[in-house]
Amino acid sequence: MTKYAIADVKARWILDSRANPTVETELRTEGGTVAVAAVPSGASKGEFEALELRDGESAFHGLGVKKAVDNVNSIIGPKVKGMDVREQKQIDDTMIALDGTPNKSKLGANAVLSVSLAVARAAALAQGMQLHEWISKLYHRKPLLPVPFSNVLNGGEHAGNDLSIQEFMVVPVGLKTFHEALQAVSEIYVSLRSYVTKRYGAVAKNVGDEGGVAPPMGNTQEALSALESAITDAGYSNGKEIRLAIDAASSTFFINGKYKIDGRLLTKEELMDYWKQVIAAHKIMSIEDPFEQNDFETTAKFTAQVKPLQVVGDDIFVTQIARLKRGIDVGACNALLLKVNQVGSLTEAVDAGLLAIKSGYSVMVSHRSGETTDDFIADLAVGLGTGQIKTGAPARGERVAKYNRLLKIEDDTGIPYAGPSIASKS
Ligand code: 2PG
Ligand code: MG
Repeated sequence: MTKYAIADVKARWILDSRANPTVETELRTEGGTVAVAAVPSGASKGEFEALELRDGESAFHGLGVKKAVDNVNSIIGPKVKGMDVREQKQIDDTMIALDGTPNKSKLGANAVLSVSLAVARAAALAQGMQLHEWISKLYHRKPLLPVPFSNVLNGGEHAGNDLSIQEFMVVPVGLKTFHEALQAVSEIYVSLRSYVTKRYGAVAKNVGDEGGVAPPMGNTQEALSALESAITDAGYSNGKEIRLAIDAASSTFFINGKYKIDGRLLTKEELMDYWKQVIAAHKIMSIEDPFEQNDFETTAKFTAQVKPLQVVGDDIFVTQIARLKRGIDVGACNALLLKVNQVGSLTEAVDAGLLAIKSGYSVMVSHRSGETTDDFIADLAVGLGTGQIKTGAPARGERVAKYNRLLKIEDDTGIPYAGPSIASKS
């Protein structure tokens, strides 16, 4: 037994940012290191995501995680006991084999992931390293402070307004450091809040699931104009230091073969033209899930036509190698959204990220709309050097936890900010 051997694994339920229970795991090594990790949860989930195990009983409206917690405590824990926390892949492979299903439906992706993330954190702590340092070392990557894609205005399934598009983001690509970039995001967010409050009244102070304002609006142009005004009001300019990005999450408004947006029903061809207009009119640099999750063909056609625009695949790829390979083969998207819980283990999520990078795709590490204050993804984005992170508005504790962790990493290490490299690509 070395000090790196797993001595004890204990899971419990905690709450996420939508008042639903989620799994937190505490892992102790023989050397006395204690590491804790918690699992996030999505609202606009991809059809092919790994299974988040829920109890389906009356408690928590069916969303209890008692079974997932038990699976960690009585099945996974005993199995991984004694294993070396530095052997991330070996431990993840053991849990994948123990589950034995293609989508982790037996043990639950939430159960498996909580252990997987706690293992990585324990390995870093036990070796006296920061988590991002350990991730860089483990995956042979050069660290970078990521550009935040900050979702300052919420729509779709994350808000109670009539916007079809789920996320309207500001992207501080033209700033020199992460500190300056986050300052710009904060200033724009506060300007946006006063802009919408003036226009829509105090109701516009309400925020959506990811902390962005959620004014009662129903039109895409209206939302993008609000962002542009806020950028100017805060003393920046769209197309210079700041760029705009959207996550359409278009599967959520794909109804009977058509896309319901701005009060109209569009065919995929009409939606393609619509995107092109919006992108040109508002200098958008990145669009996520522009077409529904199974339409690889239209997504590929679009990606080729809008070059060098960044086209990010979230629901279409669900951080899974097989779907990503299919996308790469046909040229659907040119960037991967990396969400650890879509596949359910750190090893598999990073494998998808590394395949994307090898294939010339960009990678954006992402939170979920249901989050905890766990800041794992901040270190993941830095350690993998992906250059991009999506972690909501600069408001509400579960979003701010990641931003504040990134501030600390920049402060402590002087790792370079990815802004300039992203700006030159777009
Ligand atoms: C998305 C995410 C995160 P959810 O669609 O990209 O912003 O939302 O977690 O609800 O899937
Ligand atoms: Mg998305």
